[in-house]
Amino acid sequence: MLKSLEKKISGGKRLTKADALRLFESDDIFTIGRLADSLAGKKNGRKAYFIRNRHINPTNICVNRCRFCAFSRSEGQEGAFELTIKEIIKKLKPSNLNLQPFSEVHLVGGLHPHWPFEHYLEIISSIRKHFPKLHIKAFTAVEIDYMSGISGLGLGKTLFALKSAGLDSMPGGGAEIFAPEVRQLLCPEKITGRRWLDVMEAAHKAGIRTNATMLYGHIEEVHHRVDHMLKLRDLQDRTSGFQAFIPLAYHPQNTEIKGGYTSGIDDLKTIAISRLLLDNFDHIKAYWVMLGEKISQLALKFGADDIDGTIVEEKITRSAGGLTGGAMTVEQLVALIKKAGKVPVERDSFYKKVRVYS
Ligand code: V47
Ligand code: SF4
Repeated sequence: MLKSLEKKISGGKRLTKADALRLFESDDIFTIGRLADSLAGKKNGRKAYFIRNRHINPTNICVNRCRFCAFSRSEGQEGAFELTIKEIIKKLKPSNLNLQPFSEVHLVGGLHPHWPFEHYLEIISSIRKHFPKLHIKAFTAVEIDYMSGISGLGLGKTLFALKSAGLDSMPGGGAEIFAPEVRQLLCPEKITGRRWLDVMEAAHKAGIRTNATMLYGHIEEVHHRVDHMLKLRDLQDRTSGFQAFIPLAYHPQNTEIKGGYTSGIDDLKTIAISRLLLDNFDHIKAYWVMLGEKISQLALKFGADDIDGTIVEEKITRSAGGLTGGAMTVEQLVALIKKAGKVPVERDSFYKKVRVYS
């Protein structure tokens, strides 16, 4: 059934929307996986990457209150928190977790109703002052848009100010599904898909590399996923600013969008099809926190070449019923990758090799 597509993929031809839809409709998960694994091999050999990183959420107070988000709170609501800069710095200091030194901090949070832009700048500059070598990957396109609004500076100057304070790159969150009809039901207050893409384009133009995500397994249909990925592919053609694509498996607990968890088959298919469709992305990340350790390990055979990192503390998936523990040690990550038959490579934030565990 997939013979003609196999030929197209082996010949290095770009897939169309109709091709991607055909792959989603097919039950031939083994062929799809084999094709994706082979393409991943062409791009990254047998390497599978991980990083020594730490996630920090400065606040969960958010004016958007997306309907799929179990992490956010309104101001004054039970469970709302905001970290002081001192607390953020303390989280990055050596602990007994044997994960030090971190090479990257991943910092994202809610849209706080009262924090001025200067506070966000101070978070970044304080981290930079205390940890001069730490890579600071911070703020989704949604947060950047919010800061550009509260600062009144516009996108370019907002990004420049953050970069000058020490921001090195941006994560890929907030993309969800770009289609307006899905976004309207999932997160009516959030910036549009068009605006998310514009913020990323501005970041790439400012020399800030970013990731891109897609939240799947809620109310969307597969054609929405395909359109989402094609919009990312178009932008990547123009900027080459994306580093990794990360499909995020929806977790329904404590949210307003009911439904079940994604299936393992859907997770693997989505990873594999993203590898095949996003031919201009160097990396596909199987985020172990959302996929679980076992599916993320299998994903390394289905087109993914990265499983993220040590993480240490994770609140977004946890609040929505995530079952994985918050942290993985380097030893656990290395073992997981080796048992998938891949070569574990500890990387920096730009995918430069730090150490190969052969
Ligand atoms: O933007 C929120 C998603 C994202 C739920 O760039 C949910 O390296 C599932 O973007 N079920 C934040 N997902 C996480 C994120 C990320 C994670 C790891 C690495 C990188 C990277 C980025 O989490 C949000 C939203 O899309 N999210 N609620 C939920 N209930
Ligand atoms: Fe706020 Fe982000 Fe949660 Fe939406 S997903 S409510 S923007 S923290």
